[in-house]
Amino acid sequence: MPAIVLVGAQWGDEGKGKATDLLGGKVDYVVRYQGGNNAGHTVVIGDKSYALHLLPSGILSPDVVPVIGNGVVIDPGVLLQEIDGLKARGIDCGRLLISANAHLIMPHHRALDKVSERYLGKARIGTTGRGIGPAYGDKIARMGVRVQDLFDPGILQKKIELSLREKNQVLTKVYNRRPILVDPIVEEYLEYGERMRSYVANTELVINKALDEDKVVLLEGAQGTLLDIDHGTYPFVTSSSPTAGGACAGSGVGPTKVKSVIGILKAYTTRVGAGPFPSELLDEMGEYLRTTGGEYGVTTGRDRRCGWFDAVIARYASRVNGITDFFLTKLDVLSGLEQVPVCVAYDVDGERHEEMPSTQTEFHHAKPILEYLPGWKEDITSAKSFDDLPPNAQSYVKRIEELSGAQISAIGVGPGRDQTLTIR
Ligand code: 2SA
Ligand code: GDP
Ligand code: MG
Repeated sequence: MPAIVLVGAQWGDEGKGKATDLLGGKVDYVVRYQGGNNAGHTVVIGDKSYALHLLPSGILSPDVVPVIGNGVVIDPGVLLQEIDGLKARGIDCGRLLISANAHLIMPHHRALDKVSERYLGKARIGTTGRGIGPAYGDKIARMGVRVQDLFDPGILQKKIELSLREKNQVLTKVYNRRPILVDPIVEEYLEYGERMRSYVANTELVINKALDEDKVVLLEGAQGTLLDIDHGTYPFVTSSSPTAGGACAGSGVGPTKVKSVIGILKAYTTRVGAGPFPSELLDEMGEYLRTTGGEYGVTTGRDRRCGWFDAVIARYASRVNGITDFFLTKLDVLSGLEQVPVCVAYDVDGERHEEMPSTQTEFHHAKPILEYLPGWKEDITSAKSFDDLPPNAQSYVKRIEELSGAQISAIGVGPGRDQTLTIR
């Protein structure tokens, strides 16, 4: 029966792709439940590196059925390109299943994402420009186009007409852009439909039947807890629900089927895009973490902002996701530091906050209260067990566990499949 949820515990890019790939040997289905091709998940297998955007990380494990759930927004051109790219590298994508209920990203969504960011100026979110927000906007406004509409030309035409009637007003009158024509889009999307047809399935039914047969289903989150539309640092968030609750809505799996929730937690913190970030390092130390950790966007190539580990965020993620286990990633990046600061609480206008402040204004004002832990000089990338780690690295992990509200059951010491220590 077990469904396992895997979520990012910070602002995304914690190493979820690698963690999912690692679990690939133990699971039967890997389901993406939200987001779209804003995601960038890197999986390193031997000397090969794969950057996945829409496809679930399970696509790289031949015995896993990868599923794109109903909660995902799909840019079909990008999806087909990603499939072609993997096929060219010898990866079989024939097992992929795509929900007929998933919504589609349309050209006007991409256009609106870009112009509205420009329009916001300094107040911009720093989106990936992939049309995610406008696509989810249409979904919620009940104007969205779904995968199943690709197989009914009449409906597709009507839905695109309806959506563009409004969007073209906005594009031309508010943003001074050219209108987008209906017919070429209908033609383009009907062609995508033909190429996607063999993958489309009633995924909710397939997944639940699999659970009834005692198969293991991994519900794989993209982005992270603090980018969640409800629980994140709104408005500097994505437009979906990466938190564990979103896994049920975005896949059609009931909460009683979820056995464990794994939170992926980086040994320091990163964020890409705008918005508050209390433990951010704006000095050469931030640059050091960025270069040492290779902290650049997998989708956009943007520099990721870097800062120290933030235990307030870890505790918050533990709570809002009901995390049962943390996977701590990228511990190796911290090797060589004299001491490693950890943010244990916030100072908000002179008041100590142990937990996430309840308003964004307070979070914007939060200053990190740091605890300094002794560093370690040794290279840990070939460690095979917790006992192989230098004593100070062990103490760092133990202190983080103490502060974070759930047990740490695996530690990443490098990007490779084999560079993970399981401790429970
Ligand atoms: P959007 O495009 O509407 O989802 O952007 C809204 C905010 O969500 C952030 N976001 C991300 N943050 C971290 N990683 C993401 N994926 C890529 C990666 C990012 C990249 O893996 O590196 O390449 O830049 C991701 N996707 C969305 C985004 O920065 C906005 O703050
Ligand atoms: P995701 O979006 O959460 O899947 O993470 P990304 O792929 O965007 O970013 C994580 C990066 O860290 C990738 O380049 C991974 O290959 C890399 N990575 C994952 N785990 C580790 C680790 O334990 N150590 C190191 N050095 N790199 C890691
Ligand atoms: Mg990423």
